[in-house]
Amino acid sequence: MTVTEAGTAAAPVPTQATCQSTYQTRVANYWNAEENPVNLELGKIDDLYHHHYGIGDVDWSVLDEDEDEVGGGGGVGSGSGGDGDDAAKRRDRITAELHRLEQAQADLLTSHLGPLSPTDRVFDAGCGRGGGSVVAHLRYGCHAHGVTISRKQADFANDQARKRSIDDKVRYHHRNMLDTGFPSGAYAASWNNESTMYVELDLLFAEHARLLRRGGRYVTITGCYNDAYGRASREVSLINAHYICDIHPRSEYFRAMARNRLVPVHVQDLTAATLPYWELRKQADHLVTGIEETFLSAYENGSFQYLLIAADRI
Ligand code: GPP
Ligand code: MG
Repeated sequence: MTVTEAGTAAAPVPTQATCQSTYQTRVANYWNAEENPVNLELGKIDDLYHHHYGIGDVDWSVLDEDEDEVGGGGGVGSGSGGDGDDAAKRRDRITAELHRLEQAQADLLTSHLGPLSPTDRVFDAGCGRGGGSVVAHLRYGCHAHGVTISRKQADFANDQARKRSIDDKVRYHHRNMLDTGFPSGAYAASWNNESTMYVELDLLFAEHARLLRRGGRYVTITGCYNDAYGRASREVSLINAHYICDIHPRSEYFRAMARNRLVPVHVQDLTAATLPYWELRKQADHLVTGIEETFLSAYENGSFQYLLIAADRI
């Protein structure tokens, strides 16, 4: 590290080989190391690995203790190891319910990409372990190209596609979503599912506009801070620190889209729809990461919103 005459430390210059900023390297390191049960245990259920939250009403019966467990003996399953089995079953029910809600979120986003045909190509910006691209392919039969800054995520996602025998149509790349190197105008639809907060929106939307054909569809589901509240709240700042991201204000999405040939066609506030997911996740002792209360407070105090925006590329 060098120190300037003024005494401030200069940030290391990105290496020419990767053109990756120090910030991007740290984000990649986070995702290369990430193994949260809330992502892996949910994904294992049906091999759809998501890195986003859920929407919709919760089936609260998943929290119920099993009768024989409450009764303390005598019933079926209360023999040796019975209580442990019941507790494990309850954990499994909660895990499955959270996954159902995350799947509902993915289905909603995917429904806004279409109609699409099997010859169409779609671009998944910030694809994580790949679940979203698989969902799009299963729904439309289309080709899907995912991009993640994490080598480990890209490898994991490609393994999954091979296991499903869809690797001829669904591929993941260890690349920067701001500079994909993919061909211009080749995509019918593209999206960011909770990945816009890692990048500058103008650079991001310029790349989507370049990749999308005229009339193509862009969709994002994102957490944004609420301009009507003011600036970023304490809770929004805590979320930024937790994930090493930089949540944008709601207004910036529309400004940056307008500057980059993306015209909103549908805007949906999903804040109320995602609250039950966080209420359930908070009670999932085997899955919590420690950020649950912060999300609930951020949504409840009005400083943070969960938004879907669909836009046409003109
Ligand atoms: C969820 O990923 C999304 C992010 C990390 C980006 C931040 C999103 C906001 C809406 C602010 P994940 O599924 O890997 O997170 P977790 O491990 O907490 O489930
Ligand atoms: Mg998750």
